[in-house]
Amino acid sequence: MAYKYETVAADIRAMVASSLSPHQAIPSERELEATHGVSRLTIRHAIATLIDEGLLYNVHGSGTFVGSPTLFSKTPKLTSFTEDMKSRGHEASSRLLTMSREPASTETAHALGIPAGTECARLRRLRLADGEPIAVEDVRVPGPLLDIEEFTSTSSLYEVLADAGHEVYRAEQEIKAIALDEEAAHLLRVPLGTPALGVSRVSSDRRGRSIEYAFTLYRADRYTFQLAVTREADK
Ligand code: 16G
Repeated sequence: MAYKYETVAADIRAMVASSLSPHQAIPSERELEATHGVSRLTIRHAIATLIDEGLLYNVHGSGTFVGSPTLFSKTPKLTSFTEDMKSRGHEASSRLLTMSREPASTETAHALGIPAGTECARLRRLRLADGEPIAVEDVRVPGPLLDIEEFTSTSSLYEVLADAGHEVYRAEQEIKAIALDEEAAHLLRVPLGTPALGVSRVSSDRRGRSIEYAFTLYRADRYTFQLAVTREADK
């Protein structure tokens, strides 16, 4: 059973989606308390959850407002696309573009630390949030780690790999700006040349064994990365 605050959060999410624009105020805590018939504490818990997701923001003394419509990536936690979208209140889905087994190119071999020519599973997928295209993803998984016969458009790659005993534990990433080519622009339903965030990720398990080499191209108008940084202590 859902907690009361989750029900209230879902109601506010629906209200934002159907009738509020970015930077518009949501109803006050008192109004929400009256319309939902729950305690102020429950309302605050629901609002705090939505602020955490990046859907709302609070201005001290003024109230709570609707955030801009990007899908914030708030914390540098390692997540799959499915988990990432869920934590932001969106439902992830995929469209399989191509699925094959092919020999590792020198680039893939270098990234994964395997001999060039090693057979890899390759998946190309369009990734969507609430049915809207957000990213195009091209992933290589070395050797026999992934059984592509079993992989479907509703599978989560990280879940399938974890179930087979290959849990992704750590990843190194590089993020760069890219202008979308014709195919990616068409898939993401944006004009040719629109800027995108290209993220290369090399993931490994707890023992440091490489699991995937992925390249994800996110629509820059719908997805941002936010990182917390801390100054190193003086030596
Ligand atoms: C994310 C990962 C990607 C991984 C995918 C698995 C980044 C930059 N990339 O998109 O490397 O293959 O998740 O998602 O975060 P899935 O488990 O939902 O299929």
